[in-house]
Amino acid sequence: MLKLYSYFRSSTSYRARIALNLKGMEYETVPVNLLKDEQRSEDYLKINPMGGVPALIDGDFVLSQSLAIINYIDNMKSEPSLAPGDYKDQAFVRQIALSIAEDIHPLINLKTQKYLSDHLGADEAAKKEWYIHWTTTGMAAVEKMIAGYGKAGNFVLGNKVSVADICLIPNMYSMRRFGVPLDAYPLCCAIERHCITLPEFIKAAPETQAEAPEDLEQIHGPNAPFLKQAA
Ligand SMILES: N[C@@H](CCC(=O)N[C@@H](CS)C(=O)NCC(=O)O)C(=O)O
Repeated sequence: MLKLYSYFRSSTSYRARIALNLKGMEYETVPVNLLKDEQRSEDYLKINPMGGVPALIDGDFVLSQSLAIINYIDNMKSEPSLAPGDYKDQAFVRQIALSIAEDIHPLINLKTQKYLSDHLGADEAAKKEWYIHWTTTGMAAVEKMIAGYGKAGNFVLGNKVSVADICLIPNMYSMRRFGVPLDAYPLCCAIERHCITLPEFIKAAPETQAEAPEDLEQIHGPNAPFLKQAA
């Protein structure tokens, strides 16, 4: 069986879990506690020398980088394609995924935030400002791209789920967690509202992971309280 090294609240792990669920694959989750620095333990660095989650183990094949994992899973089983549509649609959903995974996420990653405080003297307020700046400017661009492509519906690509949604939903979770207002991103919010009602996304949500604390704030969990507030 596939084995996924994952942290319940990590957005990159959340991506891999959604992809595995969409493909209906069975997998065992191995928790890696980022707050205890387990991602930098000697044993884990043998699995992923970059010291990040997720990592996927398929027999003797070891793979890290969430987008490579999603691509691997996509190639293991054809339906549903995680980059559907014609060649322009396929390029477009990858553009959205990469904007989130390569342009936004590295700037707000735990190790980046830790470096800001441990080596550059940033306090909590400065780190929050940093987080808000990079997420809001990045998401403004993502919203504009999605609007510009003109196919948004239940998903970034109309009625077809894709790698774009797989990256978008965990990013929205992270922004809600940090209390960033999301009114400026109406298309992204509509896609989020739909996605988090789907079993594949619910099963991947941080709150539904076995190792999540019971008192974890509910954002994308089974009852999705923010949906009720917005209703
Ligand atoms: N580009 C990598 C990033 C992996 C990564 O750094 N994940 C975060 C969790 S969201 C992590 O493990 N951070 C640990 C740290 O920063 O120390 C991917 O997409 O998989």
